[in-house]
Amino acid sequence: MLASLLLLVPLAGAVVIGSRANTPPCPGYKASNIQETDHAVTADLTLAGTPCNTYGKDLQNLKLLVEYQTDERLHVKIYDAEECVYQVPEKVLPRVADSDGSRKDSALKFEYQAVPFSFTVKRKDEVLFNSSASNLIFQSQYLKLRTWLPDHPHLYGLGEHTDALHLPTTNYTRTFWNRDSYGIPENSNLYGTHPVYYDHRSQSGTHGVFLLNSNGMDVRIDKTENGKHYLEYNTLGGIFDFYFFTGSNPKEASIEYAKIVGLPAMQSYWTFGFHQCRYGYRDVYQVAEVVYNYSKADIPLETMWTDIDYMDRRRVFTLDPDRFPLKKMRELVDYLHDHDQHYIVMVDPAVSVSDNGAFNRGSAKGVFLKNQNGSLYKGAVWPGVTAYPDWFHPDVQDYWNDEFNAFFHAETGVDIDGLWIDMNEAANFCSYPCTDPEKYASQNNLPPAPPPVRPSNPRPLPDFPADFQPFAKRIYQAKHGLEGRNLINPPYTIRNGAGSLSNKTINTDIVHAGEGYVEYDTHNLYGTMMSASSREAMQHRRPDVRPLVITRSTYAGAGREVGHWLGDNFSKWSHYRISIAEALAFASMFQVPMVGSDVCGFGGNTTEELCARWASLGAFFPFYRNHNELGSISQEFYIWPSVQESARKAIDIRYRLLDYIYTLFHRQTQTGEPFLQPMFYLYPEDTNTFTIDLQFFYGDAILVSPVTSQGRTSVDAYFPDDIFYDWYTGIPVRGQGANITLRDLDITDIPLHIRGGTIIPIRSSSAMTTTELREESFQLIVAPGLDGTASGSLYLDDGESLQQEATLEVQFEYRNGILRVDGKFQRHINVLESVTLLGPGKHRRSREEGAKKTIPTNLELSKPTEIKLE
Ligand code: MIG
Repeated sequence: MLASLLLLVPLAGAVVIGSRANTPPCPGYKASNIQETDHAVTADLTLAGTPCNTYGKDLQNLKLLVEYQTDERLHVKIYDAEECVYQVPEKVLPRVADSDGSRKDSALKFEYQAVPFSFTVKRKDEVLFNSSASNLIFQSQYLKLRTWLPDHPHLYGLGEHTDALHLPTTNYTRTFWNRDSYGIPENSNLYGTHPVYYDHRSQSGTHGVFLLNSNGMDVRIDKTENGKHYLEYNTLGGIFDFYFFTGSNPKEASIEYAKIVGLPAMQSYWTFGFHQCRYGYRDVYQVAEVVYNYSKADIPLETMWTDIDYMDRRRVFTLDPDRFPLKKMRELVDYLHDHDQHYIVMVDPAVSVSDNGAFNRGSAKGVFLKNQNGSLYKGAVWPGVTAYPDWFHPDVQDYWNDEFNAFFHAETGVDIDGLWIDMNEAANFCSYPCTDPEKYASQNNLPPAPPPVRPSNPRPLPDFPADFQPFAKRIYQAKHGLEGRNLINPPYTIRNGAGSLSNKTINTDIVHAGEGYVEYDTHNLYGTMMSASSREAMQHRRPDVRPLVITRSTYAGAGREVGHWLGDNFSKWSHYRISIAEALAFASMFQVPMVGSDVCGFGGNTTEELCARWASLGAFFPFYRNHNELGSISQEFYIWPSVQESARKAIDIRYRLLDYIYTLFHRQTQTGEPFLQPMFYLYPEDTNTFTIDLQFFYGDAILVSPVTSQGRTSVDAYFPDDIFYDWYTGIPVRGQGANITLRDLDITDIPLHIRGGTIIPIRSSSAMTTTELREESFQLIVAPGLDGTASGSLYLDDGESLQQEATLEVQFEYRNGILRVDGKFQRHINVLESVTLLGPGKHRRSREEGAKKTIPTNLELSKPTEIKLE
């Protein structure tokens, strides 16, 4: 036993990543049969010498397809001539249609070298991408392509990660292999895969490179011995399916990315309210108590959440009959709905393998993953031994819809308003090879014993459905993917933080139903496929309203269907800080704008100070939820007076700004223009902004500059060369492209500045719920820019319908003392009470008190209007 272990270790260790001793350099490919039109290039690529077969076999024959899709987008696809190699299914990422771009008009130009084959992408004469940095490798289990980077590259993206927003440029590896990543370690693969990077060049623009590939991957960013920077893809399979896109600035580049992966889903008005959650609420009475405590503390609570605690022995689609009995759950939900509040619970993908309804029904439909011999694939998660739904199975959607319809039924079940999905990387506690999940579960106390039942609540008999049917034995033939691959231990090793590919997740040799995709190729899609099925199931229950689904695991394009919380952070300052970079990347670069972190921190015990600061920082993320781990001290906002105050102040501002958020979030769902933005998105020529990820823009108009460390009452905030106005006082701050120290900030304060040139609609006052908020009248804040003009917009609809009948979409323009309101007035707004002009006249450039004036207007916006302000 010991001997064989010792033998194994040095063998595994002998694989040198990226190069192997005694193997000749790979020959690369040569291009022939090149056909060029103004719209496309095609060519045959043939292996240009002796195969090196380093990580599987070199493929002899490849094809090249280049499409000038639009003037800003170039598609470069290198794939196997036989088309046997796996490609990301259209079902998961529908391909953008090729439109009629041409080389002549394109901002991007493709050029190639035939032998050895390499290509460059240029913007005018500037090289953006140049694959001649190494020979192309296309093997059965390994793909490599290296591009040169500019000298001081400004790179972003490649999430999900917890490294700086501005990526390191030497000795840096980003690994894509979704995993349950408790404690969100730095420099590691986390829950999601977004293989897109942005290269920002202040003189010439911003371009993005999206590699549409879902295989396990290491992207290396480093420099050669001669000091030349490069970026290198090392992929375990799939094809090179590149989308190059360009914009004159980062915002435009983000918009181009949305055109490829899809526009994000619009969310309902109420989802922007404040959410309270925790793991470890003991029973429905405690959940009710939290709702009550919020109301007693006068802190608006829009949505109450419940974690897996509600389940009977952690089994999905069940209720713990003693702690969360249906009758009481329904009372709780009715209470919430009667008070214009909302309710959300968690659903995990893994289904307990035991005599229970969800398993029996799924087995009868045959929708769970199976081993290659046809036996049920089993892992171990919270409920003990579990089966996993196969999101590729033709009947899985029916199964999921039926479970949702029954369990979350409006009249007979738990009538949730939104959904939280977790553990969908997918997580499996049992390490590979998980040969005895039963033993693992019993040794590891799964499911864990629930807390003691409150004595007054006797346990009713559980209701076991009797219709158990053994699952059908079927063996699927893999139609997609090359034969003869080692799907468990591929010869090339990516830097997976969990070790081998199948460790702590679903075995990678599993063959999916339907087309026969293998988990080796599709692992990174599991969470996004669960997201899509869950969204559909939610929509099936309530066909007319926008479903809210918050997921942990994502793949490129996930924002079309769901939002994302940033997973299991800890209650520590570094995680408070990194949440900003993470949220910015998701919201602006990956087009998943409904994003937020666990406010006050998930793991470990928070502190009053950290929680107070986080209560106000979190209010400026699109998704705002306090969440806490089992066993940590309570951290609801009402626990400490200072946190109460911080939360009340921040929620007051957030709610007054809710229509501004809603307007700009809506705009992102229509155009891709990001709502939450890094500072360099608005000041793309100011090189000082390129590395800033502790300040950010909440919409185009509001600069957020939180205090970011313990014990501090000040923050050194960067102000670009522009005019800003203090949110609280209206006092102008003339930015000089330098830091200004903002002082005397107690733990309930968060500095906010309005960027000159903007007009912000706000509600006259905040409210306890967003429903109430919608009754409030409006005010406008006009913040003239250095040129004395300002603009803004307001979008209003019914707040929740997928199809809107009547909307209000107005633009505000301010110049020469006149405010003009114009647009589409199908829906009227509540009265526009007043307009506040910041920095009127001579005060604009100074720091004087009284630097604003408010003009009462009291009008209903139902038609184009002009208002004289000066
Ligand atoms: O193994 O459902 O990230 O938010 O509270 C932990 C319990 C499972 C992980 C999630 C976290 C959630 C917890 N879950």
